[in-house]
Amino acid sequence: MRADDTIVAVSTPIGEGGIGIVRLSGQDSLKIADAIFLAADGKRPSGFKTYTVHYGHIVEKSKVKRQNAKVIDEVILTVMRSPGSYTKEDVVEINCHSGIAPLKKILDICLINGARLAEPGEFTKRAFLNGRIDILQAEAVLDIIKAKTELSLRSALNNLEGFFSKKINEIREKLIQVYAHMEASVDFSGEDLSGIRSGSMFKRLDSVKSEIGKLVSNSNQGRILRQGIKTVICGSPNVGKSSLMNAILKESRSIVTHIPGTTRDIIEEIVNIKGIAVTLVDTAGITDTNHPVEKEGIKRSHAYLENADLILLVLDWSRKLNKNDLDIMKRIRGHKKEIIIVINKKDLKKRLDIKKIRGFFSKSPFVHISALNLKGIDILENEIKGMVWKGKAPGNSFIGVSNERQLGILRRSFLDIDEAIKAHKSRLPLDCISVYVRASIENLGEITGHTITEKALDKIFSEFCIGK
Ligand SMILES: Nc1nc2c(ncn2[C@@H]2O[C@H](COP(=O)(O)OP(=O)(O)O)[C@@H](O)[C@H]2O)c(=O)[nH]1
Ligand SMILES: [Mg+2]
Repeated sequence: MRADDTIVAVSTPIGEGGIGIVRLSGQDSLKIADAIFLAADGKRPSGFKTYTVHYGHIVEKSKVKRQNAKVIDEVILTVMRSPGSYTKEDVVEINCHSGIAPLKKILDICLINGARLAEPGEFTKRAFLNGRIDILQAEAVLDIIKAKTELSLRSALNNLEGFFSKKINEIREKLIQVYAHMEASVDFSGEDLSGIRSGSMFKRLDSVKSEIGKLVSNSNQGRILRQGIKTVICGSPNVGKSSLMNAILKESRSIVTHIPGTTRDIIEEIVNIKGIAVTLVDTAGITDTNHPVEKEGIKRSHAYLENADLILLVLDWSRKLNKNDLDIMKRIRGHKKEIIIVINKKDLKKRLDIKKIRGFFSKSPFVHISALNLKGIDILENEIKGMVWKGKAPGNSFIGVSNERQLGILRRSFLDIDEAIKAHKSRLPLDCISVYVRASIENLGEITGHTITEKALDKIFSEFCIGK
């Protein structure tokens, strides 16, 4: 699968900016640089030492006299020679002025001179194919790019450092030893191992099973770190949903008004709540109405409720429950989600029947706030945090599953080992048991990329952006 062509891409976001980077990787990178770069000191890139930076110009035509060359842009060129580069190949990075025109022009010139446009994630894919990183680390690169909080960045960096890979490899190594033992016993003695040796072998399998089980049960933390959680704010019109959203955002993105039903659209924001990336959704209120725009909003707010991890039900302290509130309460209870009851407008006089609400949501926490005066918001945020981690908040050293692919493989490995142990208990012959151990080894190899299909690879890297 080793690539022998040279790829190129714009590695920075397209648009106007301070600096844009065009990146080349492959055996012809320096040759292409020679053709398009005129260094201020007149030297050629193919003679540059690795990890050196050079000032000069990208020019339209090569080998013409300096004064005749058509300058495309004034740039800084960096050379990183194989194997000491991101991809382990010869890499050239051109820092140019970031605008659509210079970036596109420089990209074109690289293409004309023999490079091929890189596919999404192809630089990282090459780093994997050339053995610099494994698949878990490649996925960690993506997690770093997408990290929205410091904690999620920390855990992705742990994976990039290879701590998770090390753990998986250790587990896999243990299984390989058990497997080798099993095979040897089958091959040489023609019969099963003596009770003692076979006992210790299955002890090992038990311990591996519990290690994998732990990774599976902590996978929710990894998922939350990576993807954050979806939180829907709902309640009758005028209870203060938008005010709450604003209080949390501490900025005025959603409209705050006292005319019921003005939040016609769904407003979505990602906020960092105590280290968790929370997608906050302010719904149009689940209320019966004939207004067509409002109706559409309501339909959509139900869809959001379906997908929510957490619901914040806002109620108004200063008025009695009405039919609308009751309808919403009944509906939400049916969604079987995590719910926090937010009693808003605590600065006003009480008219709300708390007892009745408790009857509906006996297991949910109640938080009293005044969105208008920013009172109780911190308590609410702590409540959200507690609910998300359920007392198992990951620390800075969190190592573990960060996506569904990894989780799926771990689950399968867990089941294989479980089958092996069961087969042992029902006294099946060793060669029947070892089949499961082998399957588990192969499965685990897929996590790090020891054994992985081209199709699986393509799927992983298709999530990346071009230029990474
Ligand atoms: N006194 C008081 N008024 C509030 C509070 N929160 C919101 N309001 C007011 O209630 C009205 C409706 O608020 P809004 O956030 O638009 O409610 P929504 O329809 O649920 O989004 C506005 O006039 C707000 O200023 C609060 O904590 N105390
Ligand atoms: Mg509103």
